[in-house]
Amino acid sequence: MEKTFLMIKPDGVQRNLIGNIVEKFEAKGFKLVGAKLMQISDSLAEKHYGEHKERPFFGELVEFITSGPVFAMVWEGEDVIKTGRTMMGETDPKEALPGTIRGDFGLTIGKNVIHGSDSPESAEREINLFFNQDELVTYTKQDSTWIY
Ligand code: DAT
Ligand code: MG
Repeated sequence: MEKTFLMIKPDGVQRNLIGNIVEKFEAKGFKLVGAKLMQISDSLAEKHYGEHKERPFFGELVEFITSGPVFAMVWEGEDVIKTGRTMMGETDPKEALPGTIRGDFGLTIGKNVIHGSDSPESAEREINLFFNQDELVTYTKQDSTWIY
């Protein structure tokens, strides 16, 4: 089953949104297979956002993502990568529709509450960057027969 990497950014943690966001993914039917509160190092931040290295906002992005704890998660389920991105909403919270996480909780692009992998390749890369294999749990959820 497909997995994605989702991360509640320092603004989301400080604004007490962990529970609310986890609840949305649970209620949707996805399965949490790994999670941890962590402080990101500069080097991990630079690797994670490597594709944006040449962008003018790269410095601010690294500074922001390392400015406080983040809540890193791996979620599993059918089409979780694409559906997770839909649930997050557009990158710029001004464009994100109401009902999406960024649409409901964000105002500015620099503090947009949540990160989510955008493709199977980035999901694999990001999961391996943030989690060791032994931090991911394989289990069956009792509600799965009512979802699939
Ligand atoms: P996403 O997080 O939706 O995958 P992205 O990969 O294009 O978006 O950019 C990564 C993060 O960088 C994004 O969540 C917020 C920040 N960012 C993107 N574009 C920006 C901009 N024009 N100015 C400031 N920050 C920006
Ligand atoms: Mg991205």
